[in-house]
Amino acid sequence: MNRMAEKLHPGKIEGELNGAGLRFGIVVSRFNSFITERLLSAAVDALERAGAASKDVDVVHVPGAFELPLAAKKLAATGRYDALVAIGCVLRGETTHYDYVCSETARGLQLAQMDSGMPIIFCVLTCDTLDQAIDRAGLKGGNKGFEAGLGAIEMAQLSRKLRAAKPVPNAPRKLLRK
Ligand code: INI
Repeated sequence: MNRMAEKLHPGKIEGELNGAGLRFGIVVSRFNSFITERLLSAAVDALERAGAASKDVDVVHVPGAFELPLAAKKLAATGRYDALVAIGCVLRGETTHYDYVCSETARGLQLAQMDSGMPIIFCVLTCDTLDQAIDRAGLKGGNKGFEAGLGAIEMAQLSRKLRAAKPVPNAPRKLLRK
């Protein structure tokens, strides 16, 4: 190893947990609303505690988790938001329906996020039993909605910073933002 090697202090880029001045969209599924409404309350609580304003938070309801990706994509296309949260709860039944709903919801949300460039926080519980879901919506496992709210703030702040970062000179054109 080179004895003269510099001790590195890498630059750190991260999003702080300050929601003031940021706009959020929350898409929430009505299916298993006993769970999803609890996740929603906790997500809103996280945004509120971090300083987001009521006028900057919109909540859109859809029938089931399967409908979350399209609604998220349409919200992203408005350009109005800094980050979105998708909230749902899929419970395993006796057939394979669960597997299709879970995988297509996750795939659709990831596609919407990658296509739009807008952070979409994945707050879709995929559980074998109602008890598992209850634990994650405010009981033993905390509340995943609160974590999702914090995730939305962090990713919104991080996205703003990364958007403002200057590209290096002579960067390949195909890598540059349009
Ligand atoms: N939707 C859910 O959000 N959670 C479920 O557990 C669920 N199950 O079990 O069927 C569910 N199904 C509905 C689905 O999301 C669509 O709304 C429906 O198929 C119409 O497109």
